[in-house]
Amino acid sequence: MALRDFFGRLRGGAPQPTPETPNPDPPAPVAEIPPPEPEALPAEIPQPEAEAPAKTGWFARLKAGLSRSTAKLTDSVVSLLHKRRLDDEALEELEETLITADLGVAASRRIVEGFRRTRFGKEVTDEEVKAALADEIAAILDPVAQPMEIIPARAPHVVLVVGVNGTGKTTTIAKLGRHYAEQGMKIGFVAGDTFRAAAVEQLQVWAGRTSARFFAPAKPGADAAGLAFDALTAARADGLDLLLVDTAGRLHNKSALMEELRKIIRVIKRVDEAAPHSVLLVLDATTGQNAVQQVKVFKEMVDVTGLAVTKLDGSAKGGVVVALAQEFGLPVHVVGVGEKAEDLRPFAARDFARGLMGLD
Ligand SMILES: Nc1nc2c(ncn2[C@@H]2O[C@H](COP(=O)(O)OP(=O)(O)OP(=O)(O)O)[C@@H](O)[C@H]2O)c(=O)[nH]1
Ligand SMILES: [Mg+2]
Repeated sequence: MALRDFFGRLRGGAPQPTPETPNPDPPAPVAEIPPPEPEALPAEIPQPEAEAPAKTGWFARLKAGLSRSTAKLTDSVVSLLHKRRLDDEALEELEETLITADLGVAASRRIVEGFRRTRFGKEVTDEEVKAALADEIAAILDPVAQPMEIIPARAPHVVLVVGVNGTGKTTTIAKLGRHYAEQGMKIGFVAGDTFRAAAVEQLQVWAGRTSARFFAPAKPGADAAGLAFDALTAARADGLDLLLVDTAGRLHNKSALMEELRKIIRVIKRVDEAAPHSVLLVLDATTGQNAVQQVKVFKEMVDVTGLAVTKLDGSAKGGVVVALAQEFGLPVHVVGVGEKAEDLRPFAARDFARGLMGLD
């Protein structure tokens, strides 16, 4: 299957009517900064890996990235079950091993129950164990492997990108922007992490590389909601297809972060009451079970519509994706497998499950 198919199929259709709404309180001034000229870019635009066939390239990378998770998991599973009958004790140890590998209690139990039904009392080879585990894992992941559906007719489709600091929000925006720009969409980036000048600059550099329109705060610390309001108003006037809104990962406490995110959403709705159309929570796989906690917290704050899981290229805790799927059932739209703009991939359940078990 072509990689493109994994990403949202694009739907056309008439733009949705927007009810007349009053302007919010005077929005913070917004500076619209044109993308820098290509020659002004501080670094080279990363190029996709040359001739590597799409799937092999990304799968190899994912597998290599997951190898730390894989080694931990398969070594212990294989040594645990090697030439041993699958009795109650073996299954109990298997469950503990899966929990230790970050798959979570519920998913581990479910996988072991699957094993019990089909293989209880049998002696299984190492390869059988890996393949069977991959099948059980894929069954958990399959329902959540869903593309993020972007509907350009929303003119623009607004994606609010949230997550704690350092998880990869800004990089994921850059990657998504690149992907959808390649599909011919007109893209805008909003630097909603207004407190840090470096965060604004980082997104601006990516905007230049992607030819995305860039909306920056007038000054550091300017009101993020006001910026989002102005950016969306301008994006509508200019017929952008997709607006990706970056947000701050850390405010001084949870209630401040909640208030800021809610305010952004409230104010965006004054321009388009259906927006934000997607709320993408970005999680760093290397944080393992912490990612589970983050989903809980953000789900309380905002209506998260899907997940992006980053840093799977260097994580020993890839198993957490299984725990997330089992516990929340939220769509996992994309995974990050590196720092470059092309290092974003659709989440493919079977590939991921087999990669986790070290299988091709
Ligand atoms: N290896 C790897 N690094 C990544 C990936 N995604 C992001 N990073 C790196 O992680 C670091 C943080 O990424 P950012 O995109 O700045 O994260 P953020 O969530 O915007 O961070 P704040 O703005 O500080 O909240 C950067 O050094 C990125 O290059 C990934 O998939 N793999
Ligand atoms: Mg950022």
